[in-house]
Parts: sequence; C-alpha cells; structure tokens
Amino acid sequence: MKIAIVCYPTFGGSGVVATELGLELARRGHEIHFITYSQPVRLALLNANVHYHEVNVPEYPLFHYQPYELALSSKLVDMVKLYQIELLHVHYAIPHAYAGYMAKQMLKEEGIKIPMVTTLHGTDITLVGNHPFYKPAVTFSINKSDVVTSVSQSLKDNTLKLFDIKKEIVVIPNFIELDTKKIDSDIPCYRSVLAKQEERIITHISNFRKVKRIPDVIKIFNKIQKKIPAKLLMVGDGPEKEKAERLCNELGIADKVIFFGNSNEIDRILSYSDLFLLPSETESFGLAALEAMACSVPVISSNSGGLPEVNFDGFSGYLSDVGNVDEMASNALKILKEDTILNKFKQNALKTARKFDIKNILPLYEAIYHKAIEDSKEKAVLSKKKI
Ligand code: GMT
Repeated sequence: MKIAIVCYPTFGGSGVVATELGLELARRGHEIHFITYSQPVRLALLNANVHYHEVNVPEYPLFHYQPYELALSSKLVDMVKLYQIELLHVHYAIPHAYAGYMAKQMLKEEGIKIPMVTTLHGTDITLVGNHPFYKPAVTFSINKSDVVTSVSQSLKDNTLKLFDIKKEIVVIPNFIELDTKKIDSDIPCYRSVLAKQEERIITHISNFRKVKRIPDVIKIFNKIQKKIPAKLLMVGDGPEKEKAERLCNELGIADKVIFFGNSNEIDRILSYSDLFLLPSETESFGLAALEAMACSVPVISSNSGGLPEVNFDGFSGYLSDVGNVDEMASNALKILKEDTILNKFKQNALKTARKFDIKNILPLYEAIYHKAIEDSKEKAVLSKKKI
C-alpha cells in the first residue's frame, strides 16, 4: 500500500508512534510518505520505501498566525497526486484530521477518492481538543474520518464522553519494537559515569509539561533517596524543567539529579535504569512507561487515563492516585530495597512489554488500511453507477 502519514515531528508520543509505525510498515514493503513540517526526530534513515515531504508555510506580514492547515492540506493534495498515495493516516486530531478532510474534499473534486484514518493520541481529546474554541472542528473532523482509532480504551471512553461522536472508535494500543532494544548495557564505564555502583538509578522521561507533574517526580525521588542511595535521571525538555531544577536546589538534592535534555539515546539510558517514574495528571497510554518496561524497567505511575492498561499494579510496577507521592515513594522502595524483588519486577516489566510487541499490533493497522481502501473503492463504484 502507498500510505501518507501525517504527524508532529517533535519529541512526543504521537510523533514517535507515527514514525515507528511508518518505519515498520516500510520494512514490510509498504511505501510510506511522512508529511510534516520537519523531519521526525526518530526518522533517521530514509530508504526506497520511506519518503519525507516537508510542509513549508510561507510567512507574510499580514498573518499573525501562519496558516499551517492550509499548507498541509495543499501538500497532501500534491503528494497524493504525485505518488498515487492510497490512504492518509493522520496522528493527533488537531489540526491533522481537519487538514486531511480538506485534502480529501479537494481531491474528490478531481475524481480522486482517498480514505483517511485518524488516530487519537490523548491531549488532542483530553486537554486541547476539548477546549470550546476547538471542539466543533475536532468533532467534525473525527466524524468525517473514514476510520477512527484510539490508543487505549480509556481514551476511547473519554472521546465518547466529551464529544458527540457518530463513528465507531477502534482501540489499537501503542506498541514497541522489542528486537531493537538489545543495548550493550554491561559496558561498565557508562553506568559508572551516571551513578556509583551502590546507587539505584531512577529515571523520568517526558516533555516536561504540567500534565506530567514534574514536581511530583522530584518529591518522590527526594523521599526515596532519604532511605537508599539513588540517582535521578531527568530526560527531556519543556516548560516545567527550570522549575524542577530550582526544586532540586531547594531540597538540597541537585547533586543527585542529572538533567539530560532531549536525547536520542533513550534505550541506553533506560538500560541502566532500575525504576521509571510517571506520576502524570493524565496519560492516554503512557508510551514512555512502555519504553521503560521494554528495557526491563519497572514503573511507578499514577492510575489515571490509560496507564492501568499498560502498567499492571504489583506486577510490572505500582499505580497510585494522582498526587499521592507518599504512596508512590513507598512503593518505589518496596521494589528497590532488595535485588531479588527488583529482579522479579524487571522480568515482569519485560513480560508486560511483550504484549505490546509491534509484531502483534502492526497487522491490526494493516487490516484497517486494507478495509478502508476497499470500502472507498466500493463507494466510488456505487457513486459512478448512480450517475
Ligand atoms: O504526552 C504528551 O503530551 C504528548 C502526547 C503526544 O501527542 O505526543 O502524548 C500522548 O500520546 C502518546 C502516544 O499515543 C501517549 O502515550 C501519551 O499518553 C499521550 N499523552 C497524554 O495523554 C497526556
């Protein structure tokens, strides 16, 4: 199949999922066209089956806001025609589903029918999409998609609760490519740069937005390090980072916390980690938690949104109510205190991650694509017959 994938190219779950999905589809012989405003961060390799088309938004002094949707929908029209693309898969409803719908309509005028699959990722529904200023356009573009998928049951339930949706929503969980997780973690010098032999390594990875509850990460770590020797690795960048650095100084733990910024070495960092913290206010899925588990790292998380579908309480880690930092810290200590317990949780984390192996999830997307393309062809035949 020839598929256009529209996504955000930045460090962030939806862009990562879209990129990994496209790369795996390409490996399986499909022709994949990534269409976005800059090369997705995890799209390192271009090959015969992987194309990247940049959306440029020309600046004009009249514009206070640059019309990205307009440029994106025009680019989609051009690329669909140039490469005979058969299907659009847009990740994150805002504004991708809206731009995709406009592209579909423009192409229809020229006699080209192309189906659109929209994948809902989380904040496009829960935080941003639900804002009254966006809601009518988000509702419209979800309802106009040919197929709608959501990354968890919780996100599906929220979408149906918050929006007037007339379409079926298919749950396809996020996935992980386990085969690529083999890191030479026993190179001792790397670990020793980060922590002393006796210190447990605790990690948090995110875009440091408010929803991640970064101060909770620091507070949980503070409680842990009072009981056992430990280091905290904070990976990522975003609006809450500075505040987090200040909090570490105030608590007198700055020497025990390393801020990395955005990194392309997530797997290596995780391979040295003993525990992952994700105390988010809400998380439709929690891809970072899955990435941690795929590197055998147990997870202490909140129990909000889709997290209970990914992290299993008492097995791959523990879940607590949002903000309950005391319980999160005491659960972390339960896991970290003894090597035998930690090793059991590590094995369980990996076992849990295996459920989300890309090999099991990718065929679900392929089946949806095939059906959407077939349905669209059928509709085209029917409408020709009517004429
Ligand atoms: O976490 C974010 O704010 C980024 C956002 C994104 O779109 O990149 O993440 C959402 O999509 C991820 C991939 O499906 C999910 O794993 C995250 O849980 C979800 N974030 C939230 O729901 C807050």
